[in-house]
Amino acid sequence: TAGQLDTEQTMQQDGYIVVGYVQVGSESDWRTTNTQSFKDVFTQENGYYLIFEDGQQKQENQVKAIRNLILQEVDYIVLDPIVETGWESVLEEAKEAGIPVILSDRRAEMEDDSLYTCWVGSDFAEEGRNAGHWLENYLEKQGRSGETVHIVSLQGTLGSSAQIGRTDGFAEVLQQNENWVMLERQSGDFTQAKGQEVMKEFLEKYEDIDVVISENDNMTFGAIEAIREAGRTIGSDGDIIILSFDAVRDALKAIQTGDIAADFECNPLTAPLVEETIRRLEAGESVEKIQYVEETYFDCEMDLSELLESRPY
Ligand code: GYE
Repeated sequence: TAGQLDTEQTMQQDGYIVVGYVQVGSESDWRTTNTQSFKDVFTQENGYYLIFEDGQQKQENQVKAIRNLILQEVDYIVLDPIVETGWESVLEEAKEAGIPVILSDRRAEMEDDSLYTCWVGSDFAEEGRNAGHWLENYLEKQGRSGETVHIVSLQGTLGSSAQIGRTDGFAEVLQQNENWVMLERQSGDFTQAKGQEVMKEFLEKYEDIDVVISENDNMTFGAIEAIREAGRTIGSDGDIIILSFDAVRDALKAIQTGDIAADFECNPLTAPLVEETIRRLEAGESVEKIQYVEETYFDCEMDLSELLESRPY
């Protein structure tokens, strides 16, 4: 709106750096923390004026938001692309307007990578591989290495790089284990409600599920509900082993109670790195095209009480 435009231009004249953040939506705890991270870092105190755009899970909303930010002549656009493809034309428009685009969290695939300045986020394929290797070790310790293992997978939003990376990374390890059988993969769209729905369906279809690999914690929370409702048990002495991704607070608690066997961390605090990148660009420095955030994993053999006290999410 014209009012918005005026405020934004005044802020710019007052020396603030105007940053538009085009978020995916609010589907998960990870996402909520990620949004808060941007609001905490891109403050007026820090010299920024943040325009927050919520894509509400739709690429078309994100595209519209980018066009809006171009019209407003913001200084930077930060985009978390919901899916990997389909960004060329709108990023061309940003390039023509001379607005640098920084990708955060999920990636975008395009032939001409000069359409974005850099990307900051997680190595999703590595997370998937780590989950696979963790399962190998775990089964070995239980003396179950040669046994047939039936797996189901709750996938994230199809076509998002978090889904693609985690699915492919785990699949690499799956292929190396002839006795592992992937019964079915289905998307639960990274939400608790869909995770529960899909897990319910899996439990009705398959009697012998040994492992659930769920591509984020919120789907995992839904899956745990579904498993309980079906009267099945979870954990090392129960029958279903659950692997999850993100490692948000409630998931760490679920590791402590034995519901989640292992959780592969995905760091939602990307805003500080994005901010540092913008500061360097402002100073005329060059930045790395691809920047990974650090992450680890947590499992049922670790004492997580201290971590739970200090972890902000
Ligand atoms: O794992 C999930 C969220 O893109 C890494 O999106 C992010 C994923 C995260 O909804 O919880």
